[in-house]
Amino acid sequence: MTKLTVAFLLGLSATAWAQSTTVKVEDAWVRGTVATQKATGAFMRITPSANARLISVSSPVAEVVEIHEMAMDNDVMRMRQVPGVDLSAGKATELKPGGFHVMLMGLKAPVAGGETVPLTLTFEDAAKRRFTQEVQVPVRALGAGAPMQHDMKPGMGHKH
Ligand SMILES: [Cu+2]
Repeated sequence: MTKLTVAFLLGLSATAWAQSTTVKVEDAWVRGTVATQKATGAFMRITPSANARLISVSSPVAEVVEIHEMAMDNDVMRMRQVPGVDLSAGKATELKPGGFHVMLMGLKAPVAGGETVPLTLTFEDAAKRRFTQEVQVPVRALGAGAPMQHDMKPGMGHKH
């Protein structure tokens, strides 16, 4: 092998390494809904191999998917849309009831316990390169887990 070939191979592997931010998604779940409910939340734990940002989510089961944050505002829990969630290398970020969550809105049909909802997560790495990851997310029956109100009431911070 010539020196040139070795340099070429090293260059290739360095490039491949730089582009391969991987993201581990664990314990993902979607809250099951009842027939009249048009929105629900998806939750998960995300750990990236390098600093990254979750910038959008899509799913075939919902017309609109947003990233929301729940926070106290004048003693009232409110949800608001956020442009993304920053993720630190090797550190788990929780999307959970009461904090960041994925909001599925305009559900085409109710989602029931035992079903699986496909989500496509779009991330941006530190160099602003976008990459996506598909996850198959199990639905937990309504009532499972911590309670979280996702009904769209006036004044709850949902304006669409
Ligand atoms: Cu929400």
